[in-house]
Amino acid sequence: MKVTKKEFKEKFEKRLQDRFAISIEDASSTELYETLGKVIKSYYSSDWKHTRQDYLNHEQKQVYYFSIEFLPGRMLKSNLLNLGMLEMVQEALVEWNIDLEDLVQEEPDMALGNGGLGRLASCFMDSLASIGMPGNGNGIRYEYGLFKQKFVDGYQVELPDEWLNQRNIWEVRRESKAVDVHFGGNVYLKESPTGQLKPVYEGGYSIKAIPYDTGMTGYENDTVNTMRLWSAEVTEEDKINFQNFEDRKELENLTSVLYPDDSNEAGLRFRLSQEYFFVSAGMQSILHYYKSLGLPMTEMNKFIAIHINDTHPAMCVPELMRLLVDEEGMAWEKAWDVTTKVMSYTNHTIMSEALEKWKISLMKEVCPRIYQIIKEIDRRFVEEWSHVFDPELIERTRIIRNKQVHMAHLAIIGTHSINGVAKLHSDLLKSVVLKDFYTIYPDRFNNKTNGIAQRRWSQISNPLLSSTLDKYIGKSWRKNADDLKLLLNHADDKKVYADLAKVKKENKKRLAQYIKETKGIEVSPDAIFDVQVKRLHAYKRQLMNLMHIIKLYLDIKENPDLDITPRVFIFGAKAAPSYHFAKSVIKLINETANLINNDASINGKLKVVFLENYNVSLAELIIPAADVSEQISLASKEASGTSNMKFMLNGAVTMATLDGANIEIRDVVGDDNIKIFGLTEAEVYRYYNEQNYNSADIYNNNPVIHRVVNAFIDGTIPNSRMEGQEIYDSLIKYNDEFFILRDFMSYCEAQESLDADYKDKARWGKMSLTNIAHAGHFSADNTVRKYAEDIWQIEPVRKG
Ligand code: GL9
Repeated sequence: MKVTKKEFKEKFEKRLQDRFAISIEDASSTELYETLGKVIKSYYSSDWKHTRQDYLNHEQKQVYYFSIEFLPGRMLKSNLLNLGMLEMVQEALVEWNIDLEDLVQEEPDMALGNGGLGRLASCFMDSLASIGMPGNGNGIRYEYGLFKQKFVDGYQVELPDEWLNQRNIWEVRRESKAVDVHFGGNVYLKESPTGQLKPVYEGGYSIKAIPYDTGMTGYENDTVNTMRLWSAEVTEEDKINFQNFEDRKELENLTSVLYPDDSNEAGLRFRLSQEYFFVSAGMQSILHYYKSLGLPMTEMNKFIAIHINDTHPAMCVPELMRLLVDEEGMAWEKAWDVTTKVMSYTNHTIMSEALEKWKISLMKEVCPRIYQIIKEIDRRFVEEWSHVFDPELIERTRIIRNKQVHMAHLAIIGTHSINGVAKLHSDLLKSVVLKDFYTIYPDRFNNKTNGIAQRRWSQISNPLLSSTLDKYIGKSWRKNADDLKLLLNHADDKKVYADLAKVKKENKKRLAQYIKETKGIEVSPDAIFDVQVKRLHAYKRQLMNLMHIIKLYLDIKENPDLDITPRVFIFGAKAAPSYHFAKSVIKLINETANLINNDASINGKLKVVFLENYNVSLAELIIPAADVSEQISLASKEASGTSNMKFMLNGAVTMATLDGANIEIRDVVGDDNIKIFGLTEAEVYRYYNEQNYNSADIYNNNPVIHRVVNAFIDGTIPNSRMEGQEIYDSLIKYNDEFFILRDFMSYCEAQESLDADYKDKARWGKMSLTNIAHAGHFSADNTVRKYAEDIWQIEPVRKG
């Protein structure tokens, strides 16, 4: 889009005047932000229309990415960047004495997700548009995003995120595309005059689903795709139909809150209703669209691909069956053939508590017809395979087992593709977690290693690095991240190391400023910035990081002259409100931070900072300032991780276990440019098989570990007696589920070796440079291209 500064300024002033009847000098940041948003939208609205028309005119196969979470963060700068207007607008605003950054702060961080899974969905939206692929998002427009985190006396407190209080300038409400979603009641089958069995519904309620569309702009390619989020509304006339007040309230509030748990809160009727709501609304609107093309129903798979992001949207399978069989009158076998060809599924975790199961009784109550269809799918599955495979294997893989509906089984049986999110994870799916299914459907399994929207995680969050890269390797990397490899031509150039170090230091100063303002803690940008930001989870082992900090603290107390590079340990993490252990770890980190930051005797060699309310916007500030990226989950537990890729792109060195995508990072950067430690996944499984792990033995025999673990119960860390005891028990009494004590010494050694590398400027410079140079490997553009080729069979129409 070619817009001159002059045109922009005129348009801006006119909009401001039309909307608020004021001039620039009198406008508040909020008014300026809203005006800027409107102007930007006006620049892409015709592309948005044309993109849709192009897809239609070409009868282009499109993918619909169903995800119960999207985590786009702020969109102002990313839209400006994608439209090629970022610099021009920055300059224009400066001429009016306005700092774009002040307007950026006005935008609420759109946090309709918990963590990696939701952020991945948004990275994919960005990449789909940027490579010109026909891809749509389908999700829920929660009125309250993920809770805002505050610390009170070191404890996490959750406050509501009322992000819609300010108007959301990007969305468009499309009343005319509303659909009804039916819940509850009874359903029975009755023969119609033509001899077909048709469902008859008795009772129950309908909820209006209103779509809100947001344009997903592509990078400098005139493509604007759509993310469609559904909102539940109950009309006045519907209200009369509700039998009781409770039901009404519940359904009215269906899309009010996002569940703040990153695994699964078992058995909640409300959550199941949310899942059916966005699945049914999305599927109905896709079917409307498809019917408008006037093509045969049996060829739907040639024009539509539907992706099930984790099991939450797994009801897409029975819902499409319902629409095809009940509404369109298609024969079951034909409908099943189309459905499985249309659908594909990504698994995001091997943690069993995150694999969704619903009580049969609950599902019957919420969506009785869907339950009937699932039962029939299950019956046919058994009929088809029990003569081919061991009946016990078939029993284990049934969708309906032990009075529960297994959503992962439904997603596997009802789709043509099942992928994991990193090589190790996909292998574990085949060999352990979904082994039985791999026996039945070997061809369905594949890997798609995650990727990141590289433009947000470099150009938007790290403009200094971006212009430094331009200077050495030109600008092509901005579009094609693989070109970051050109940096390898400078792999031994000390001048480049120095420039990269300068950029890092500036970013560290920027973060230090924020730390000072928000926490009142003074940190030096000359220290190593060692960062762990992600959800708080036992398997991610923030506790091991804390133990390393405690070890260093005790070492320095004992030997004040200890030669270590000063370090600032930075944490960012939300804990699920009901996750007791995770909240105790937060409290302990905060109390340790208090202890260390206020102990003058350690001479500022250590600082500990726990930033509140980690979210996408904060990530954009923290990641560019990191020297060290902590990716220390127990091997086999982190399906992929994606922050590991963002840190690497920003020149941090990874402290890593051989888990998830860390392994692939090691493969591309080489052993010299990453710090690997700890058990391998095979060793972890050996412990499981032999059941011979004994943490108390380690504790009793290793004096270093003994001393650190005791710090939790001997009063070393103040104000945390209960939490300290809980942590101590988890490590010793309950045998340390995530093998922290087993990996601890190896972790400390890797940290020492990292300290030595950091002292050697040339060595560190090369490590950092090498990481940046290989980060293009993990661009979501590449990941999405692979999905498009192998799974969705879609192609770009628009210039990518
Ligand atoms: C997750 C995995 O735990 C991550 O390892 C993975 O990178 C992402 C994206 O594939 O998916 N699965 C999952 O349930 N979450 C993940 O981050 N949790 C949240 O999103 C909170």
